[in-house]
Amino acid sequence: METTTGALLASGSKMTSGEMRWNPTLICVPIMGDSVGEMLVDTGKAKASGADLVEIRLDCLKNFSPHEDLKTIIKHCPLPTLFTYRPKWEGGQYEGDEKERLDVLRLAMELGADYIDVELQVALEFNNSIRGKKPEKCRVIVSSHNYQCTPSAEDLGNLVATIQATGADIVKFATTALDITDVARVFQITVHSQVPVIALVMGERGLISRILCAKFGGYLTFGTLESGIVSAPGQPTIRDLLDLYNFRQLGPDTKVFGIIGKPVGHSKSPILYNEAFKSAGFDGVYVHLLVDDVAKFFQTYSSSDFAGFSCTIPHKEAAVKICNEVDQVAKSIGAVNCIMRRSDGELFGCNTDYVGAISAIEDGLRGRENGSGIVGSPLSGKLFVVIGAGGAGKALAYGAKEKGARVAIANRTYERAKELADIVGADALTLADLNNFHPEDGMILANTTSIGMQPKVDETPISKDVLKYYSLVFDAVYTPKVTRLLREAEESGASTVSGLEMFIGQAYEQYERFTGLPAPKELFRKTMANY
Ligand code: NAP
Ligand code: DHK
Repeated sequence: METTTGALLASGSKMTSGEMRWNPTLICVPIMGDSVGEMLVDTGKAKASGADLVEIRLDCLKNFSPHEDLKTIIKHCPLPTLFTYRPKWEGGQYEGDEKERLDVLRLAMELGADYIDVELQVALEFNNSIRGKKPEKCRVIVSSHNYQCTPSAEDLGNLVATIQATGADIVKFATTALDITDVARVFQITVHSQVPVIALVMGERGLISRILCAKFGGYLTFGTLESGIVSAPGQPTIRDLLDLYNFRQLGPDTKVFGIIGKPVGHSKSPILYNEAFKSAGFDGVYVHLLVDDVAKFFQTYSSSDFAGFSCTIPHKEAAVKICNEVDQVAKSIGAVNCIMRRSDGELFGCNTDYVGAISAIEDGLRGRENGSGIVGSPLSGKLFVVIGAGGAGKALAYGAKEKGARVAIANRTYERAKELADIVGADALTLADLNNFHPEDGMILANTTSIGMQPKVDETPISKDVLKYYSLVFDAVYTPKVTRLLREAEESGASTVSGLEMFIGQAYEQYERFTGLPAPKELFRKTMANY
């Protein structure tokens, strides 16, 4: 019979938020200070941050006095301790005598360590040496690290069996993701493991292994105190695990959503949707998905666990071909930015950029023209210049045309501008033409290239001198919120509409498709107000 928890957590149904935990996966903060004092300060920060335990990386200590330092750390550490003394031959910093290294780990165990991490290569020898002497509370993690790749499922299964055969209490392996699809094999191992397993995939393409281990039954994950200060590539901060991904509320029925793109780390979508999921008590998590090959991604993550996706550069056009069905507007635009997996497993694609952007621009124009009793769209009859001919460019060109504007499209690759112009019935320009293109005043400009997007914030797609011919300038780029283009447009007297308005607007329909719940528009605005 389903437990109360199970009933509450039936996928997509309400669940209580707050401090309740919906998974047993522990969060471990790696402690890498070069002195015991610094380490103890960081263990205090880890405790305050909500960590379940800390990993003391003894190989980071300078001037390490084992007996004295281990006693001090164990005595004063406010959290359960995992001691690791990683040798250089396994990716750590220790270069000394092996027997001395293992003696230190045995001493840590005798002095009260909760966990010891020892490498597979020496695990049998180590476990034989402590047989009958290991304190009840201490558990031995036997670990293996692959900094080159992620082996096949069969090889990973054999690795787990090999580690288990050494007498490990907990099996740990960390591999390297060359592609996000590598992580799927690791999830399979985790879900089917009969023993406690820590299975993590290093690198940006392995990020979901560190978050979704809570869904698939991993024993622990690592969360750092500061972004980028990591003990292995790709570790998120404990703050992000707890506050961005709602880690404690993830469970086996949690539906997975995410932003597919390359790059994708800049996307604010995880902030927006995870905050809204938490507020609504919706059992879902939204993650960054750094995807190289969209077809391969969907062939690999084909289960209903992976329920819905936003899609950004450079995959919007490819996404049209991946979907089993595409709605008419997205088909006309030739770009999909929202993909839903239906109950029959089929993928449905649509385009929400179109409505998000056009309605934001119309609102901006009405504001400028003080409504002035306009009947229909304020875009009607205006000359609407689109820079870019990618997914967003197609949405804007299509949308402006739909609203009765005259459209001109400028693009770095002129052929793409011409192709899109022919489809929607517009003029095509090269980027260079833009700086001499001002057939009339009161034009509308929409940048849909990634020019000016972080980190290249000093770039702009058009000369400031020409902006005086535009009454309104829109920039799809929303990181930063005010791009150089928007700043110079305002200085030139134009009204401006930021990509953040589009971002919030395009998210409404996506959220409703993801959850079946009305979009929390005020919450979306409040959430993004801080970014
Ligand atoms: P996309 O399909 O890859 O299209 C990228 C467009 O930018 C293409 O026209 C490309 O020109 C042009 N481009 C890229 N780099 C350029 C450069 N260095 N110089 C000149 N042109 C360049 O991407 P997308 O999905 O349309 O997204 C484009 C931008 O809009 C991204 O920054 C994205 O974050 C933003 N966006 C924001 C929202 C929002 O909600 N605010 C929604 C959608 C998109 P070529 O054809 O010559 O390659
Ligand atoms: C940006 C876009 O291109 C939208 O079309 C996606 C994504 C969201 C982002 O999260 O940055 O829907």
